[in-house]
Amino acid sequence: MNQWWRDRVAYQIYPRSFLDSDGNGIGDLRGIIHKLPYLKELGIGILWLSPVYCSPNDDNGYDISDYRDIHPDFGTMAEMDKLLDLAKKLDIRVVMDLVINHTSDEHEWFKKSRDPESPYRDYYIWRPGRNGRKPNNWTSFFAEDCWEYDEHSGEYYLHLFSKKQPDLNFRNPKVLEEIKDIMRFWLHKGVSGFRCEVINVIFKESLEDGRKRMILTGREHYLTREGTHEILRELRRDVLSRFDCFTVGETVMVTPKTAFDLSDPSRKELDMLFSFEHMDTDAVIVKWFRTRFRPKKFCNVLCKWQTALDWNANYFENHDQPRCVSRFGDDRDYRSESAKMLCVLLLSLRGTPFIYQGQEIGMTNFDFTSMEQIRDVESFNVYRLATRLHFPKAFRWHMIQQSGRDNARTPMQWSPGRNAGFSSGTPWIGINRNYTDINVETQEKNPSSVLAFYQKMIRLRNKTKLLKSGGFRCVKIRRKLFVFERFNESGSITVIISFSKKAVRFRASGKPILSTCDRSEYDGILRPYEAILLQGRVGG
Ligand code: ISL
Repeated sequence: MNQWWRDRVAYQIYPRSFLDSDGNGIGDLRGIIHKLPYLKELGIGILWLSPVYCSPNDDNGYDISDYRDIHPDFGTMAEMDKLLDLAKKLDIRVVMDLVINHTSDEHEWFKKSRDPESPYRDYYIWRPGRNGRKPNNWTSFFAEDCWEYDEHSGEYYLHLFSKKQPDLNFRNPKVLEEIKDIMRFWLHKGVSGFRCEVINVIFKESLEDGRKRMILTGREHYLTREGTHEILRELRRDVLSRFDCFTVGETVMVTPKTAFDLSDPSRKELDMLFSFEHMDTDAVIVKWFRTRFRPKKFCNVLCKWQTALDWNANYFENHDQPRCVSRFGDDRDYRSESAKMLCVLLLSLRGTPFIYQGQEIGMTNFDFTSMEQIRDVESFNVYRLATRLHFPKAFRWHMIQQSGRDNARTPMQWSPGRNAGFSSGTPWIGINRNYTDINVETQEKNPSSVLAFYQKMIRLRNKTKLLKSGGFRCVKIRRKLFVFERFNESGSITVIISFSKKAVRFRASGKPILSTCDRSEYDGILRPYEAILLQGRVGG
């Protein structure tokens, strides 16, 4: 079968923050429809939409109360159909978020399951306490307990994320049948696949106490268990294989070995997956404790994954991560240079590249100044926990500022006009003050902008077989330099990347195919944060 998902560049939209067409301060489907030509112009071939389903928005749509309907904030099903239709005409494949580890506690299934006699009881994981204590010692992803007590039935339910996100019980075959139906519903509508959210935690092998750990006590009982592999194969067999579609798993805490098993084509589970190790290289144990970014460590991890898997889903940003230019580049003195360098790196690796909205104009972390500007449930929980643990206030704030997910959730900066052209109303979250400089409209007029560079690089990737499907070979990793090669039987391309603010020497011959400094000859010296693609092998 034609694996078109390997040949295309993907773009993630976080709908709340993309474009608001009706002035209620929240991005919507009409806004996305309006900007599809913009994505086409950028060279995008796959569009991943973060959840637009009905949701009470405890976790901005990742708590779904109806999988078959659109949240009124975002629009209507008719608009969704229109979006799918127009995307098809533009040859952009749409991928939806499939959030099945949990639903909202306001989903009909959960409401019914509160009644111990209901056939829906077993859709979720309900357990009695143990002598007045919780059913086990597990801890949650969101810095809170992961068991919530229900007065009415005298039992607890499990939630690995917020308490408004109860975990589904995948030991109940009926649950899986429901999920299959939901998938068919969207595939019949014309979506081309799913980003399968936290898919490697869905199957809880046991509910025993876990080994005490700094994070996620209990995880050995649910991380990538055999039951998950079986479910993935069943979904492929009964649903996905009948459609022209693909899946990308969001797989937390995977190792190269577990990731290999989840995405090995012969096992027929996932087509590719998002791993996290490269995103953890600037953190100590948890993302809330950041250390200095060390390019060497980062590139070593990238190489490891490039070699471990045949195909990666590559990304440097998403709605859960701070902005990459603020993190791996320099958003003060070399914003444009480092944003372009990261663009070359992302789009030259082997695998499907995923660009997150705003990355293509070099959007930076949110310049917020107080907790009042924060909207994310995870940040609230962590801040509360850090207060309980007596972390000094300045440190607590530093944690949120550096690592909070709202960094990437500020509205897309379309123009230097009011509210960055995002909304005519009051935006649901603040807009970064740098929008007068960093915005699409201004960059569209500037041939040396980050946006113009993304267009060029994506175009190059889209037409270059070597970049799309060539093999990967690491050539050199120095403290602030990364050199690798993409090759096939008919040739090769050398990719040279500098993470340095200073000039860096690296001897190589070959004609530049593309450079972030727009040069036609390479003299062996990289300028600050330069990235360059050379025809042929190093020295050859
Ligand atoms: O950002 C994280 C916590 O610090 C990640 O661990 C994140 O929670 C994890 O990657 C799962 O993310 C997905 O599921 C969450 C949702 O909040 C995220 O937005 C989503 O990407 C729960 O549904």
